[in-house]
Amino acid sequence: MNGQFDEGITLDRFIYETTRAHPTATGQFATLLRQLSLAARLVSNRVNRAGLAGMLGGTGDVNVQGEFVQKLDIYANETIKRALEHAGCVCAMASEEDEGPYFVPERFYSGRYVFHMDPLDGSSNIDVNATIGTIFAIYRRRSEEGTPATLDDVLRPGRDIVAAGYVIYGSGTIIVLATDAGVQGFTLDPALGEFFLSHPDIRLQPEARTKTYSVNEGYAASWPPGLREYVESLKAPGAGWRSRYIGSLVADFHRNLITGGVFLYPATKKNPSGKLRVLFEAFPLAYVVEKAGGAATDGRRRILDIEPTHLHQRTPLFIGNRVHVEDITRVLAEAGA
Ligand code: P6P
Repeated sequence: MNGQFDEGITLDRFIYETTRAHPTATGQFATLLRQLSLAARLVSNRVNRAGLAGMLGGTGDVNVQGEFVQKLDIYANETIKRALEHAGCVCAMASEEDEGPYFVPERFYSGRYVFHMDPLDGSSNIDVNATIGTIFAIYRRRSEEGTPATLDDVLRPGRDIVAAGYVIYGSGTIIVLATDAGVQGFTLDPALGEFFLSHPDIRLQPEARTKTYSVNEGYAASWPPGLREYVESLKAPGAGWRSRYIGSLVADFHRNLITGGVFLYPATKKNPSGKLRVLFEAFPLAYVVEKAGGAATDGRRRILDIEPTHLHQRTPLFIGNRVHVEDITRVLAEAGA
């Protein structure tokens, strides 16, 4: 190294260069990503100090999902909404933590985009210091910019997504962003407070030598017909599979995105419609995985083709390398699931 300043490609530079590639861009998408990056740094800082900042544990409340709310859930939810609402780029937000949509207050400009999020997925793992994440999807509004948004702007099919991704708070903090230009990963340098391009053009490895399957086998007794046989087939000698399950969707998904594999969360007796949320988990990750060359179904149809009828709708989710997702979908169809 000759002391040459190795600037690297910052998230800001990536945003600037991709914005320039869209001559009609108003800059609102760039602003949204910059504000999201700020919120991600604030949440990362708090997550990494949770034990010290008195941010561990629950608030004592139960959210719309019937789950115990963790202090960090609330912090992440409020931080992201505050970072986006005033920036003139968003007209409405929907969050796994909120019962209904959050329409940008009239004192702020009602911008072009709709923002969906699971502000802190896997939060039940916070107290045991396991990797957690923020999952998001971005849509262009249907109604006229500058006017108050409506539910018709917020409740959308996955194929309307224009960008999606997640922030993973693990050994490092990484923003994974999927757009029409592909999937890029940006790693936070906490000393500089800057995200740098660390994973350019993420593509699912077509046929990884070691394949990973991620499923909670504790529910095997209540899986749909055919699935138990399928998972057992992965354990056959020489099949070349390994099992990894953290119980934090962002962590399990990210590992499989980087090294190849498939994540399965089928319908169970406890969650007959599936546990994961269509808008806040399945749609964003299905968008990411398809932009990386993979696939995502609910066991019958493409996740992004689901037409949700309510904000907190749930779905089974099979997501990862296309060849494995297609195998699972075929097995379930043949078994009549
Ligand atoms: P189970 C975390 O609570 C979560 O919503 C996802 O992050 C994760 O994939 C799933 O639930 C784990 O669910 O039933 O295996 O504990």
